[in-house]
Amino acid sequence: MKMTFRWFGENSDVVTLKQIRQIPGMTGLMGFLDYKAAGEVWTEEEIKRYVDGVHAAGLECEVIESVNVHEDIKLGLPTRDDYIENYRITIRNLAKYGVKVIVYNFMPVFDWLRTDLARVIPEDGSNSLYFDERELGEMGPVEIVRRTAEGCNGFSLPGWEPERLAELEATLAQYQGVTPDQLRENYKYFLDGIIPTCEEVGVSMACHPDDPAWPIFGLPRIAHCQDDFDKILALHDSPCNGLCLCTGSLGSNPDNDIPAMIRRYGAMGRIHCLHIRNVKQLGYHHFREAAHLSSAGDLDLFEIVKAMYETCPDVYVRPDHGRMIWDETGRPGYGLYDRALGATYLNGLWEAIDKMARSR
Ligand SMILES: [Mn+2]
Repeated sequence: MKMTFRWFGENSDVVTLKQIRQIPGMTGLMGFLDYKAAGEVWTEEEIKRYVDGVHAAGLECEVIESVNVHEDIKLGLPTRDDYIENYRITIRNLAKYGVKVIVYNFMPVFDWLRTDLARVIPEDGSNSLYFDERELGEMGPVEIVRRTAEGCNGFSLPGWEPERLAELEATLAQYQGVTPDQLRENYKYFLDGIIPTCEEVGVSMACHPDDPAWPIFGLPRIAHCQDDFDKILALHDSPCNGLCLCTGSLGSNPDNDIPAMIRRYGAMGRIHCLHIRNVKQLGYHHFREAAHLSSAGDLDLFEIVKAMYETCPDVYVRPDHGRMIWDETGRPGYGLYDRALGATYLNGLWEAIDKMARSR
C-alpha cells in the first residue's frame, strides 16, 4: 500500500505540501491540475512545474486524477477523434514525468453528486457531504449545480468546473435516448484509442465508479457494480485498463460487497488505486460521508484493507473525502484534519494486518 493524498496545486488548495508531508506514512500525492478543461492537452511544461514542486516537498507524484474525458467522446460525436488524440498526448506527457496511473471516469455530465456539501452531523457537530435523493427530485439538475457552486467556498470542485457546466441543459439534452449499451460502445472506442499508448509508455488507466452508485436524472451510468466493472474490463482486455476502486462511491449502495470486489479485481491485477472512505446509510438512496473508522459508518474498513493486503498489496491508496472538523474551512471533503486521521487509521489497520500475517 502506498499512502497518498489528493492535492489541487498551490494556487487552488489551502492545504500545503509541507502539511501533507508531515502526515505519518505519507509517500506521495494523487495530483491534479484543477484548471484544465476536459479535452485539453496537459502540456509538458505545466506537468513538469507541478511534479517538480511535489518532488521538492519530498513527495512522489505517480498518480494523477481527473484527466477528464470530453463529453464528445462519451457521446460518440465525430469530434471525438481529436479529443482522443489530445488524451493520448496527455498520457505521453504525464509518463515522461513519472506518472504511472491516471484516474478518470466515464460518467455523463455529472462527475459526482451531493444534495448538501456541509450537512452537520448531529452527534459531534462536524459536517460532511450528504445525499438524499428525495431532495434531489425536488431540485432538478440546474438547481443542484447552482447549489453545488454556491456551497463550495469559492473553490471549483473536481468534476464541477464552471466551463464544463455552462452548457448544462444542452449537454443533458444530447444524452436523451443514449442507452447504457451505446455509452459502453463509446467507452470501448475511447479505450481502443488510448490503451495501446498506455501500454507503450507504462501508464495504467483507473476508472472511478459512479457516485452515487446508481443512475441519476435518467442519464446512462455504467460503472457502479460488479457486473458493470466486468463489462468495462472486457471492453479492452489489457492490464492497463483497470479500476480506481472508491469505497465511498460504491458504498453508497449497500448491495455492493466492497471487500469481495477488491478481492476479485485485485486478484486480476486490475485495481490500480483505491479511494478509501466510509459511508453512513440513512435510508433508501440517502447517506452521508462518515469518519473513516468502521464503527462511524456502514463499511468494514478492516475487511477492506485486508482484502487489499491479500490481493493487491502494492496499490496506491488515499484517504478520500473527510469531514470538516476542528472548525477547519476549505474545499468540501478535502480538509486536512479528517483526511490525515483517515490516513493514520488506514496505516494502523495495515500494520496490524501485516504483523498478524507475518507472525503466523
Ligand atoms: Mn473517490
